[in-house]
Amino acid sequence: MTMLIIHGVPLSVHTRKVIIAAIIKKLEYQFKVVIPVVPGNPPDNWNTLSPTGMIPVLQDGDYTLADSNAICLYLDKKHPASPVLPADVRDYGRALWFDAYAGGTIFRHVVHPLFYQTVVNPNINKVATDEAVVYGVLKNVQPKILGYLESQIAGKFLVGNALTLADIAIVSNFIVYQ
Ligand SMILES: N[C@@H](CCC(=O)N[C@@H](CS)C(=O)NCC(=O)O)C(=O)O
Repeated sequence: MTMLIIHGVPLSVHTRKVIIAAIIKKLEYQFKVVIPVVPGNPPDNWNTLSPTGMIPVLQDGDYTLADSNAICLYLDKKHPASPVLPADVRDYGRALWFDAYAGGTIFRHVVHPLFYQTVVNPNINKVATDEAVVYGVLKNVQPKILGYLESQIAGKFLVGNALTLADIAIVSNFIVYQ
């Protein structure tokens, strides 16, 4: 089996999804640290590897794929053992929905602004945290988003009775959120 190369940084919620999927599937991978927000960090061929400039990117031999969702679906199809997507078609749709909700709503509207304000701005951009933005996210944005999630979980897992991409994507966000 070709050794997978995952470009990214474990702190990134989207990179973490791919790492967890690889671990669940017992796939061997090598990690290459790319931190897009740090000027000069990405390798010279980064634009070729990542059309958006974002992490993660997977290299599987001569095959390159960007986007955590595309990568997880690719790995699940290529290595069907220990699936991260359910077989049942309705559960499958729901798992994809929570993955989209994790990236498009939780990350974009809660985790990213908080992380940007409290970690990237003071440490990398050397700009003070805008407390009004942080307060606005916590007070006005987060309650509806977390409230929806709370209404959706009935047991141990978000979809069906096994760990899926839905849980992986949501928890990956909560680790950074915490
Ligand atoms: N839809 C993409 C989103 C990836 C994404 O937002 N990555 C962030 C880190 S978690 C990133 O690269 N940010 C740096 C930038 O925007 O330049 C995916 O699922 O892989």
